[in-house]
Amino acid sequence: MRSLAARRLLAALVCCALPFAAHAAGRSDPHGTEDPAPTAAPGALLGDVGKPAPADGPAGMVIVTDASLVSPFNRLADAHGRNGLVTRVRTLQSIRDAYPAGRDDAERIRLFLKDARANWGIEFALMGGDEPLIPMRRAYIDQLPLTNDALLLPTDQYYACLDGDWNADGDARWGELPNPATGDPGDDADAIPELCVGRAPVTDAKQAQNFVDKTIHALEHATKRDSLAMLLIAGGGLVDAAQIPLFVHVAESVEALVDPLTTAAFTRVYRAFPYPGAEFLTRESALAAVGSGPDLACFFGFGGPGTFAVDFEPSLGTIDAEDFLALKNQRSQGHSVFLSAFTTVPGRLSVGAGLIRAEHGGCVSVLGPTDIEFIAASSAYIQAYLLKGLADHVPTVGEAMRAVLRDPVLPPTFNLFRLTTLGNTLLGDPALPFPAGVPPATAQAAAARSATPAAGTASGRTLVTPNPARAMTEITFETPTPGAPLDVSVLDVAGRRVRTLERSDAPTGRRILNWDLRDDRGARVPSGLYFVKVAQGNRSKFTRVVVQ
Ligand SMILES: [Ca+2]
Ligand SMILES: [Ca+2]
Repeated sequence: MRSLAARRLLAALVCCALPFAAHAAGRSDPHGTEDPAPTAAPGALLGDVGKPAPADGPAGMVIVTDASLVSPFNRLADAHGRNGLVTRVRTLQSIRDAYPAGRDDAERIRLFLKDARANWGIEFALMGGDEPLIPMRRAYIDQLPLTNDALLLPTDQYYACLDGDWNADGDARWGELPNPATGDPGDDADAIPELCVGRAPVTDAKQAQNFVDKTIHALEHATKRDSLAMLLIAGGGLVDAAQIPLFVHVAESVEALVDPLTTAAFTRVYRAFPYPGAEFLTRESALAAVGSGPDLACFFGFGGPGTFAVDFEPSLGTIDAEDFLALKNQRSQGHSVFLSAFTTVPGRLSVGAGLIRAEHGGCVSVLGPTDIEFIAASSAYIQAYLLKGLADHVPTVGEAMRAVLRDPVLPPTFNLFRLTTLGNTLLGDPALPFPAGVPPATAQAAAARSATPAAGTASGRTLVTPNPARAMTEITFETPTPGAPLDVSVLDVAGRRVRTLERSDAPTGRRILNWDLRDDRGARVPSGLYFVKVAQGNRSKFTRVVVQ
């Protein structure tokens, strides 16, 4: 694995569940959720009968729940209604009655959603309950690299992507892609979402009440801070030559992406020591950081069902769903994004469910995978998701997720990528606002910067011209911490250093460096997105540069 290309391939194939391979065998049984036992009789809900019809009038959102949870979810529907989002609650029991021809409860729910989309015009759907109350579809995923195994991937995208028949060939497998090796034609599984779908990871009335209380509080107390409190947590394992874990590079590339887009205060908790500006990741330091109630938290690391690992080896420390459940940061409105396996696996207390079910803290919504993911694919997905909210100003978490899949950064025609695009699941109300913060003050300076290029450096920003670059580009910046060692480098999109441009002991003032678009071995870098990293003292600044 000496060549860069080979190492890139390895990184692309590194799965975020390596130390937890044994847990993978414990994936919940998809056949155990097909027909959950009937619960309380329906009837507590006015109008909870029949198929959606145009005569009902328009609605923006539906909540599909169990008859036992109608009361709290009615309160949530009322809260949305006060905000102008007409929301209707339907029980699975009434949906069963209205769609007897469905092959199972999941298909009955999808048939209901298709009618609600066509006749009411809904954009949002909340699954108001975890399994076994409200089932999640399993997509059949095979043709994965390095394995002959297939897995059944829990996915709520089945409820978001309403075109086509997810079991067109009528066998026991849903969501199959064609398999050229076996000649299996597969199904007609749509992967471009119409709806924004989220799920409340609750199974009883008390959990549902708490979920609804937290969600209503978040809807009615929109954050108006000057600065987005952003937490980056990166676990250990798979280090580079400088002993920096791969997940730290992922976190740094997210910081590089977010920093120019919004006024954010970053807290970095990394399993890398010493790492300038970062606290060392332990169970305790992570819980303290999450307990401070960040607006947006990103977790990158190995994980298993109910567990986030601080390092490659689980014996070095884990943060368990029960730890998140016990958080006491009060009414956090925070949103969390995970690159860590099984974060949202249904039917158990997942890490994501722990954060959301926490009665005295945690967060209000979580985006993360139901099963394993590959790090490179998941990183690309998360970056695209953050860009939708922070750069394109997509207003809600559900719409940002839908926008990523409508404008796919990952091809939906390979199962390797479908692990990410179908596996990422939103726990929480999809109509919650995206935690976007406010545009950076320096945004206004951008216009002035284009008129007088050097002015950009006065704000601490790095100026790269031309950008995009075709042959050579010039990098201009003020040394952020005069008197401290300076390290200027170019990173690829995965955060790996490709070129060191300058290392010096104690430079001061303005620096102008040239980059000839070559790596440290003199080879021209491939076209794509790169970051110029200016690190001095405990501060690092990242600036994007596109190489054509
Ligand atoms: Ca099939
Ligand atoms: Ca579609």
